[in-house]
Amino acid sequence: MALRDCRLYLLFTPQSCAGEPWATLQAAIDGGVDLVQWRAPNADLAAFHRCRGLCRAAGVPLVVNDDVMLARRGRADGAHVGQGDMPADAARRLLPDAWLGVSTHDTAQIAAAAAAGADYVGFGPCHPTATKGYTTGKSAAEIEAAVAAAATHRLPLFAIGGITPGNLPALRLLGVDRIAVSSSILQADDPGRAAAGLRRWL
Ligand code: TZP
Ligand code: MG
Repeated sequence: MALRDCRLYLLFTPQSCAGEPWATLQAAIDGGVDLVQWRAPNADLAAFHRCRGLCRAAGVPLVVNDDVMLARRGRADGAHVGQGDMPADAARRLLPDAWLGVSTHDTAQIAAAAAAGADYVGFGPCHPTATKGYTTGKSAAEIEAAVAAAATHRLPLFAIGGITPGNLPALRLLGVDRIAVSSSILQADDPGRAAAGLRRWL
């Protein structure tokens, strides 16, 4: 799967799942998740390998959050760094051939991510979310500006933060065509249905 074709990005934290984590991940992929982020700071290597195996069997790429060395040693498809993590240009040098994603919160950070050689950006939080403790989201103008900045740099942008099937249509109208989600899939009663419910808008 090419990165440009990925639309529904799941941030997978086993401890955040309402149900059994591996069944949740499989159901999410079956429902239409086409990119997975391993986001499990205290998990053991065996759990990472299980995640990688499940994703590979499904043909879905896997990106490691924060831990650039795990991404490299574990032969993941890429790594994702936030503004407080390893600087994007350093991560780029460590991962010359893998995808590099960068979390961004404004258009200046999108430009900087592009200059550092990022392959995609996350942008948000578009809506408040308990997952990361954000109490405010972004305005429509901020989201439109971010979409335009990412397009200028030819960077795929994944909107993130509190995204649900209820607020996704409004984001689509602002130009968002890719999203990254955690709770609206991992905490759903039926994660496969939740993924499919998001996917139908993308
Ligand atoms: N970065 C900005 S918001 C967020 C991250 C990692 C959390 C996204 O999770 P959810 O549950 O989809 O709001
Ligand atoms: Mg981080």
